Amino acid sequence: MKTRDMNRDWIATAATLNSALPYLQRYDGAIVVIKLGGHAMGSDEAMESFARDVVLMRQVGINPVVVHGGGPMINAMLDKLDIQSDFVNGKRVTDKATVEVVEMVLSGLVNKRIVQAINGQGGTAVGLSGKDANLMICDQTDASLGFVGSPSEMKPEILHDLFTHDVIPVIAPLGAGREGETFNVNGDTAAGAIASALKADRLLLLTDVSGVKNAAGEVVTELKAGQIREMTLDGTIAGGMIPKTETALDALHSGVRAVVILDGRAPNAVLLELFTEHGAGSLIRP
Ligand code: X2W
Repeated sequence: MKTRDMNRDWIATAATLNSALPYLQRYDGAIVVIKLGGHAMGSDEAMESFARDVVLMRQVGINPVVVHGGGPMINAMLDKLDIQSDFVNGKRVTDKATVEVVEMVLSGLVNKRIVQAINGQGGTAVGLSGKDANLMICDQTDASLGFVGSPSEMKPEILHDLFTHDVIPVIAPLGAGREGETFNVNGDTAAGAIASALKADRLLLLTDVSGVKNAAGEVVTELKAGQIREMTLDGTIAGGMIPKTETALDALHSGVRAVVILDGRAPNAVLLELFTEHGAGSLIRP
């Protein structure tokens, strides 16, 4: 014989699911692009938890797209190979030898780790880079940066095909050049370009900071694009946050409905943002 332990945690779980209904309805069929930065990729347990969140999104009718970075993993491999690497304005100066390592690390190690984690949670993930199906054609950003590319022509049709088959695309930020070159693309830039091409409902930038902070150092939970511009001009937004807010403004300008900058290391950050009134990080609207 078994009796039921009406432990409070179970009651809270049921209440949580119940309160999520309006959010589940709101996001049914929505396209949500998630940028997973290298600094937000933690332990195997954290990766498993992230993968579970993504599979749950797919299960409730959202079309998630994961675009990843992997800067720290590229640094580690370049170190092992004794290849010196420099950054200019947040972009890695990328010569021929470096771009080969970038592609091996991002399309190989990092991409497959995420794909396998999602598949391990019962999802069906397929790994791509911007080269596959000509998803992201790039032109050189600046001659001084070498093989760093700026997305100039997007072909997102392959992603729509994958959505129809319940497949979760996982995309490494490399682009195809028009002359057969391989371009290294900043992960945030790639995520923004993909979200824009898909006219995504949400772009979630998962990073290692809790959001956009005001002058008093508090995370601002909701902002308009205009406020981001003001806070950048007066210096409140500075340093590493600038490429993220610039990506956000570009994406909003191209028809993405809202961008959220949030801490990917916080447990279930994505679910907290999408399915609760509490939200997470900073939500930026046009
Ligand atoms: C980046 C691509 C990876 C990336 C790099 O080489 O590090 C450029 O800088 P995170 O983890 O998102 O920073 N590309 C051009 O963006 O990784």
